[in-house]
This record gives sequence, structure tokens and C-alpha cells, in this order.
Amino acid sequence: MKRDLGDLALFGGHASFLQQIHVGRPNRIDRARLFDRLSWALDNEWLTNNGPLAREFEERVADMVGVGNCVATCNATVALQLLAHATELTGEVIMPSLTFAATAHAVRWLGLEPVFCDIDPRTGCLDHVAVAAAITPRTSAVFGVHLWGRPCDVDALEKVTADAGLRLFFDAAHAIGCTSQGRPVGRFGHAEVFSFHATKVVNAFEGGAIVTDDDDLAHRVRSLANFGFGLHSPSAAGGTNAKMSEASAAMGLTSLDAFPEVARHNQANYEQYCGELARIPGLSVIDFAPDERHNYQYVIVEIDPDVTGLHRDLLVDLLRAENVVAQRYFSPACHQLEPYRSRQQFQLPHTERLSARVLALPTGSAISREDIRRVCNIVRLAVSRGFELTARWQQQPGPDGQSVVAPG
Ligand code: T4K
Repeated sequence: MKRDLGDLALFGGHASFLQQIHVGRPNRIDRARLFDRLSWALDNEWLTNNGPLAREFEERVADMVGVGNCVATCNATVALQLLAHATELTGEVIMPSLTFAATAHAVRWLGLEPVFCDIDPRTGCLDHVAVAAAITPRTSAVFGVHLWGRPCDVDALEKVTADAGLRLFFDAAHAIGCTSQGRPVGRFGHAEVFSFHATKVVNAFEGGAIVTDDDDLAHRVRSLANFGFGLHSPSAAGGTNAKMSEASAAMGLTSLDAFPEVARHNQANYEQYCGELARIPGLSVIDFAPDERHNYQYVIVEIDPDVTGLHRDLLVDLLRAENVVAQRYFSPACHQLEPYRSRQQFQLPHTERLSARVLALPTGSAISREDIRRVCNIVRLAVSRGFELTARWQQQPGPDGQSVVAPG
């Protein structure tokens, strides 16, 4: 355990971990089951195009969510595009800026204009009052994002969009297995999108899914994901190839089998982080509503630089020097990224404040109790002596022999 600033790898000490530990390591699955499924697919000589494993995966996800339709896709980014395309969105799409670039890029790729709205600072998700104020005659839809698995205020967003006659979709990339007011995420708005990327709590190597109770919409996205074949009225763009392969479905099914155990492990990780990082002024682990279900996929820590004397970016660099690959989820926010930054100015004070203060710490089934103890030891040492650490780091000679300048 590290006791002094000089023990930190940033100042020449040994790294706490010999190998990197990550936020997004794929969770453990039953390999024998995966190989059985892959072997079955090979024997079956059917490898993609709405195969039996993909259909089984769709049924499992639809049952889990309690929704009429699930269309599995090759990833979530394309699934968002399919939804926008299938519903013929035009003009502007309102969304949060505090999200992964995929949410914004998906609609921009179709020639739509993302309009970034501020968040409710208590949840990190879209503020429905800001959404109502951002609606213009050019708005065709709102995309909410259940950030870090914490659901949006779905009732408020449903009301705002229904009053304005707009489509409402949710990017639920982080939120499989979570609930809002006891109802599973996946059942809100006109449709929701899950991600099954390798780094997600349920993974299909790469994968996504659209879930909806709208049968016609499901039929349209399924057809568009298969080159537009089977559509009564052909889409102007024809369609694309967004199908989930049988190999991905085999992984997705095996990962779904493991999900209850992974979620339990993640919850224990989360609770350990909360315990070990409690009562540190200026540092908090973001919380989850106690009466809802969560997947605890991300452990997000918020750091106040004024109280701790330590900027989030310096904490991330310091952790990375220890081989703890913390992530800035999500910073910069989308409106601070190109191609959005130079197109339009957005006033998003809550987004900018939170985006500059949060980081994700390693969790998932690869992370042990001892790993968390060691990560928290580093964080506690750094944060409790944040002013001194920052001053010392500023004195460090940079590559040109000059002292380095602290971020932010
Ligand atoms: N909407 C939202 C809100 C999202 O967060 C995302 C994706 C999407 C939409 C789009 O979903 P997909 O189209 O991807 O289905 C990662 C993921 O790649 C990305 O899927 C995810 N969100 C985002 C939050 O995280 P990056 O750029 O942070 O890093 P990446 O994928 O290179 O790796 C993250 C960490 O995981 C690294 O520390 C290394 C580790 N890792 C990664 C892979 C791929 C592993 O240990 N093993 C692996 O196989 O995006």
C-alpha cells in the first residue's frame, strides 16, 4: 500500500499494478457454453442473416425487457441510425451532450442536426425543462440517454415529446437490466437501443438491439437492417447491412446467461468502492436509486477540484501511471468535440461542470476485492493530499526542462 506522495508512480514509485486494469474488460462467461453454441452454428451451417441463435437472442432480450419486439443489430450506433432512418426524422434531434460520441454521430451521419441540451445535475440525464425550451419547428425527435445506467426522467420526457408531437427514443447502451419506477429500461418512448459491445455488461463481441412495442417500426428496422428487403414502401436510401451474426449471438446468449452473476459482482464492487471512498471531502461515488434494479456497469467518481485541490485530469493521469486505466466518461462532452464545436455554441453549464469532474474506475468480473482496495488506496492518498500533490506535480520538470503546468 502507498503511504506517501513519493510512493506514487507519477513521482517515480513502482506502479501499483504490474498489468493494466481496465474499466471495460469483457466480463467472464462460461467458455464451454460459448464454444458449444459456436460449434452448433458451424454444424448448422447458418452463420448470419436472421439465424436461429440471433432469433433466440432477440427473444431472450425481449422477454427480459417485457417488450413485443427486439431486433438484434451489429452494434448500437447503427441501431440508432436505423431508428432515425425508419422513422424518417428530419432537421433537428434533441439529445444530451454528456454521452458517448456515438449518440450524436449516429444522427449526424444521416444529415440530421444534433441539438445538445443541458442535463439535470442530479442524474446526469436530459433535463426535460431544457428539452421543452429547445424545441423548434425543425425538431423531429428527442434522444434521451440513460447515462451510466441511471434512467432518464422518462415520464417527463414522454410528456414533453407527446405534447409537441415528437418521436422519443432512448439510447440505453448502458442500461440493460436497469429499471425506472420498477419498469425495465427498454420499454420507454417509441423504442430504445441497447449496446452489446465487448466492454458492456452484456456483450456480443460487437452488437446492439432495438426494442419496441411498435410492430410496424420493428418490421421497418428489421428490413432496413437487411438492405431494405421486405419493405412495402421502399426507403429512399434502400437499406443497409446491420445484421447480427450467429457468432455474436452465441456470445450474446452466453453473456446473458452470466448477467445475473456479473451484476451481483458489479454491485459488490460498487458497494466496496462506496465504502472505501466514503467521507472524503470533495469526492463522491455517484449513487443509484435504492428501490430500482441496476447493472452497476460503471463506477463513476466525481471530484471537486476546489475542495480537493486535485483536478480530475491529474487524477486520471496519476491512476494511469499506476496501470489503473480510468476513463473520462464522458469528457470532452459532445458539444466540445468536432464537428459540433465549430458549428454552434451551446450553453450547457451543468454538462460542462459534470463532464470536467467525473471519471470511471475499473469494475466488472475481472476486478477483485484486492484490486479495489489498492485503487482506493491510491485515490485516497491523492485526494487527501491534493493541493500538495498538484503543487509538487507543477514543479516536475517537463521534457523541455521547464516545470509542467497543471491541467484545468
Ligand atoms: N451510446 C452510448 C451512450 C455509448 O456509451 C455507446 C458506446 C454507444 C452508444 C455505441 O455503442 P456501440 O456502437 O459501440 O455498440 C468504449 C466502447 O467502445 C463503446 O462501445 C462504449 N459506448 C464506450 C462508453 O466505451 P472507448 O473509446 O472508451 O474505448 P475502448 O472500446 O477502446 O475500450 C475501453 C476500455 O476497455 C479500454 O480500457 C480497454 C478495454 N477493453 C476494450 C475492448 C474492446 C478490453 O479490455 N477488451 C476489449 O475487447 O469506447
